[in-house]
Parts: sequence; structure tokens; C-alpha cells
Amino acid sequence: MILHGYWRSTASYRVRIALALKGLDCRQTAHDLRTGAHRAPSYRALNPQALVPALETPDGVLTQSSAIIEWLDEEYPNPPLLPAKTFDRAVVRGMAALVACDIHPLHNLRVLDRLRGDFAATPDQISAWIGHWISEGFAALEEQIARHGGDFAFGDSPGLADCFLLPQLYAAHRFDVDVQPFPLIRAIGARLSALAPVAQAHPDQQPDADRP
Ligand SMILES: N[C@@H](CCC(=O)N[C@@H](CS)C(=O)NCC(=O)O)C(=O)O
Repeated sequence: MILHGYWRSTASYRVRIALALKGLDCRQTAHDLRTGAHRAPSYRALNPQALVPALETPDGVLTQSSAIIEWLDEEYPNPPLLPAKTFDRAVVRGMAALVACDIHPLHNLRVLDRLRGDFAATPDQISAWIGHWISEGFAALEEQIARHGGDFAFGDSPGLADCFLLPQLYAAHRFDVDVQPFPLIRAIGARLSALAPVAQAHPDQQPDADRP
């Protein structure tokens, strides 16, 4: 398998965490979003959306981190990333979608580029925009964790929702969003980061990461 990603891409980071939790090795190919490498025809041939990640599997190319992670979970069921009961699975998918559909797309590179380019948004306005959507989403996620979480986002084992939580927390730090109001998210982030394989999935540990 080959994971096409970028060190700071949170959607790629989600897949790296899922691979890490399952103990799976995967080759990685980096596409530098800052230079627009992901819009090259050669990458569009893999992913017509020109977004990372994409996963080359023995059966073909998969796109969209949620679909990739669910495929990994079905193909490599141990340890499972989703709980056994159908209701619980839907709760977990809802927590993941909260991040993947209702937080991350609002501060994705191409959205911020449009805000800057078409609407002349200033750096302060961009920061306020990002902070608004992450804080609003995290307030809801914090409540969901209070209802359903334990040591991790759902129950006491790391799973699908955690694959989305940790990268979004990384983005919050990267964009200087105040995460003090979200103690459960912070505690789970710390617990996940303490797992050695998950630590290896961190953006700074990737071969294409900027070196100081
Ligand atoms: N919903 C997609 C989102 C993918 C996505 O937006 N990836 C970002 C990096 S985190 C990207 O490729 N951005 C490039 C751009 O905005 O031009 C997924 O979950 O895979």
C-alpha cells in the first residue's frame, strides 16, 4: 500500500493514526501542498479531487480519509476501530463526521485561499474564522465525549473518533486556537500521543516535515 499525503495535512494524519493503531506498515509519498504539487496531473490521475490523502491498495486507489479508514478497519479488523453495537458505531461515526464534515473543511487550504484571494480577508480575520469553527465544533465534541467517552473519545480503547480528534487538536495548536475550554479533548489528545505508534504518526515525525 502507498499512502499519498503531506506531513501537515490533518486528513493524512488521520489515516496515519489508523495505520498505527492497527500496526500496519505503509509506504508514503508526499505532495507538498504549499507548492501545489497535489494539483499536478500525475496526482489528479490518482485522486480527481486533488486532495490528500489517497491510498493505493492492491484493489485500486481509495480517496477520502473516512472511507480509507473504514476500509482499513474492514480489511484489517484487529484491533477494531469501531465498537460492536450498531448504535455505538453510529455514535462514533457521528463524532468523526463532526470533525471531518463540520470543522476541518471550513479551514482547509483551498477555503482559506478563497477567503484571502476573493474576499481580501486579513490575517486577523483568517485567524478569527478558523478559531470560530474549531471552537464551535470542539464545544460539541467535548459534550459528546462527556456522554460517550472514557480514556478515549468513545469508551476506553482508541478508535475511529480518535483518528479524527488528534489531528484536529494538532490543527487547533497550529492555528493558535485556545483549547483550554476543552479538558476532555486535551486529555484524550495527551493519552493518544503517549501511544508510541501514534506518536510516530505525528506530522513532525514525517520524512517530508520541515526541519528547524
Ligand atoms: N474530506 C477529505 C479532505 C481532504 C483534504 O481537504 N485534504 C487537504 C489537506 S488536510 C488538502 O488536500 N488540501 C489541499 C487544498 O486545499 O488545496 C478527506 O477527509 O480526505
